[in-house]
Amino acid sequence: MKGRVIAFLGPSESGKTTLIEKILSLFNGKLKNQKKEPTYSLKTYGITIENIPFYFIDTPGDENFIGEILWAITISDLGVLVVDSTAPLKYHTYRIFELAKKNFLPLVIFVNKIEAEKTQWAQTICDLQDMLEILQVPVIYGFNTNQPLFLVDLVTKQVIKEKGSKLEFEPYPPQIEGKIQTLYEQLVEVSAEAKDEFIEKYLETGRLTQDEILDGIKANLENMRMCPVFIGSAETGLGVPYFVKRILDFYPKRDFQTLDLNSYAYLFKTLYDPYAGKLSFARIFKGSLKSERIIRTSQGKEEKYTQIFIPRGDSLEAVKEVGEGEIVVFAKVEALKTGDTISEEPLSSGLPVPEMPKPMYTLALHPETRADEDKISGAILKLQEEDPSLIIYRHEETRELLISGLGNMHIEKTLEKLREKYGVKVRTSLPTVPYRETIKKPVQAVIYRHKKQTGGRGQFAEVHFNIFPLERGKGFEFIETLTGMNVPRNYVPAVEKGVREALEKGILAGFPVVDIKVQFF
Ligand SMILES: Nc1nc2c(ncn2[C@@H]2O[C@H](COP(=O)(O)OP(=O)(O)OP(=O)(O)O)[C@@H](O)[C@H]2O)c(=O)[nH]1
Ligand SMILES: [Mg+2]
Repeated sequence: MKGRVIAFLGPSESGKTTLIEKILSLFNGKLKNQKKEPTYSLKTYGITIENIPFYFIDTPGDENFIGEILWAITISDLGVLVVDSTAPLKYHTYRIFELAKKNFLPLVIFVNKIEAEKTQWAQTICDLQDMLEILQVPVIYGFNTNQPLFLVDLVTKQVIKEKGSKLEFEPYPPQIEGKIQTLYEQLVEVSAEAKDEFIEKYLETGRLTQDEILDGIKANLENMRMCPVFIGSAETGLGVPYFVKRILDFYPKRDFQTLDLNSYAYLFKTLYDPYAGKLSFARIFKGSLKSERIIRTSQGKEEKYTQIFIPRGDSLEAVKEVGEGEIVVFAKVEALKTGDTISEEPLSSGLPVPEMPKPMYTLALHPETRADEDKISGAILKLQEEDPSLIIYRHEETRELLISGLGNMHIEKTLEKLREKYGVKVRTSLPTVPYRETIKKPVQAVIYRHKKQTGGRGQFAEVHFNIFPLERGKGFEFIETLTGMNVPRNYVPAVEKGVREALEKGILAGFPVVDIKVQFF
């Protein structure tokens, strides 16, 4: 695939957004508004480097938004796990790593903020090795013998000099020979193990060429045997051009599930833009897509569209055609939904959809005014389209509108969006608990008399029941043990129906009655 997609993952404040923006500014990407704020939703950036279209997916670091990460993991070739070297490792780093591993997403690690006074980057590298169950091998290392920190490329064993996005190399000072040799040997050994031919050569000669080392890293990445470890500073750009160079050198090919179509894409993000309206982001896994066609979805829908766009810098650019591996953006195509596989050809099935994490936290929503009430249903549909890890529904019994998310912050940010983007104000409360009623002791020979005068002869019936408590969770059971001919048997279903209706409202407080057995005799 020509287009390449990289997901930037890692806990809050590790510097994912800063790193993406630094790469863009170093490699002539267009940045319209650089905002220093936490990321709460996937954002896609586009840039061409060495004639290759790259797309970077920025992800939220907060655990409340882990649902978003799953979509990025599903469609990216490579993940960059960004960690902060000025603070102890966060447990969330481990969770993100495990998600990537489970989904077979090749990963590199970027140990960030190495220019900061508080950095402990060497310790961070060791801590990562303890925390993440995968072989981790530095490809770059830092030294500050009698001078400011300088970086050494372990593939070529040379000091790195970065000028803008360009790189120059110099010999290293002799006093660091020992450490460099140890790190270099480790890198060569692990690279050699990636391929039989490399192992043979390494055992015979004790050496590999630069290209062989890079090739070995690529193979190790592809079968997830190891993570290459980078260090750098997203803020100052130190180590960033080197990082980009090596990513180009050993960019892995990820195995994606394929479909029997000439051209298809996978829709991983829906966004409602205040100006452009509904935007649908998809990665093209095969073939290409052109403007002004008909798109079909794995949900059996189809719709005409006119323009298509690609992410360029931090905004969108209209184009006529988008190629394989790239990211295409549709505007105002109502039929499209996150998780759809889409194609110009009819499709009977789609690529698998990631399972969203279970919501843990629920609140009831109460629109503040009549106008808010009128607007809320439309807004809710959009919120859910934008964030599939969110569940909003009306409770069947309490009739309350409930919102369920991964945590307090997830719901808070969603309500902020509801207010600011969709202009709907709501009050929240804890959800009303739907209580249940039941009985503790059996009751024998209950008599119910049914009388209905509808003119003419009217209806009269007397039914006899025994009622027993059942174990918790057993629900409701109805049996008849009629004997003789006192009750025509074709009345039994009507009696059961009547009992079921009576269960809907208990006599204690009007809550549904459960866990009882009724014997009609
Ligand atoms: N000193 C230093 N600060 C950095 C560096 N990279 C990022 N920061 C700072 O760290 C903070 C968080 O950076 P972001 O790029 O927003 O972090 P993020 O990983 O995108 O955070 P979320 O979007 O919340 O997950 C900001 O104040 C940055 O200025 C770095 O290399 N050095
Ligand atoms: Mg961010």
